[in-house]
Amino acid sequence: MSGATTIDAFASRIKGGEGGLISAWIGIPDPLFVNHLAQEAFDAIVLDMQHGIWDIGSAAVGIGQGRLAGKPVLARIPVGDFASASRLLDAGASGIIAPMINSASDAEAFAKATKYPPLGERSWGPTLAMNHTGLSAADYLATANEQTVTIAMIETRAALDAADEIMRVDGIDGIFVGPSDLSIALSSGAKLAPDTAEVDGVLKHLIARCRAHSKFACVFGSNGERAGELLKMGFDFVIAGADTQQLRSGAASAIAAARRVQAG
Ligand code: 3PY
Ligand code: MG
Repeated sequence: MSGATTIDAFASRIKGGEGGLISAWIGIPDPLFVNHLAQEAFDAIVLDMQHGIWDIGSAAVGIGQGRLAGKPVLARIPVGDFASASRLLDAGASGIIAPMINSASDAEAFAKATKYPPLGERSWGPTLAMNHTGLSAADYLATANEQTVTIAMIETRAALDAADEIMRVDGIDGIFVGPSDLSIALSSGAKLAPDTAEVDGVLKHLIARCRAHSKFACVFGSNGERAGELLKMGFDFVIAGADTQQLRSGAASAIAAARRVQAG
């Protein structure tokens, strides 16, 4: 192989069982947000295209901003948008997170879009990814399936029932649990309660199933403390709150500090 030989080190870190990884989660569709958050000690950055406002163009530039700061950037696609999954990999994303994967056939369709043959049917065209990595076309083709990660979200009752079949799909590298949707599903729509003992029981079960299938386990944590608990529970990769929440809590704590000093 000539030149660079890896897309980045992220896939081997997470698949190798390093664990303890913390990622930023960004929904505000400005690549400069990625630039700023990438300066912090995050192991990765996720662009949320499901509930965040990114479009494919802004996400492609966001991926570049993350890479400029030496950070792998993953994207969460909108539900079922597997066409965007391969476009984001073409733009240099290190992995794709797909929400609401509820069956083995959902997982197979997702893997098809993100893995080259023989594993899947990803179509050729990783122009930006090759620019970012410095890999030749031949080297990119030879390594992309291993060096980008395909992550299925488990966050419904159907997905819980099908978790083993989803994890058994070859092109699925890991799972990502959505505790908010899971709590809504478990309560049949009665409550949003992602940080409860009931949800924790399901999370522990899913970590054990991931270990049994040699897949890595990721999860959304609503803040830093919750992220720490989830890492202790055994998750390999956690979110420590979203950009909007971190921005607002930073602002709230600055205002509170100013008022405390003013009054003192
Ligand atoms: C969930 O908790 O449902 C998620 O999708 C994470 O944001
Ligand atoms: Mg969700």
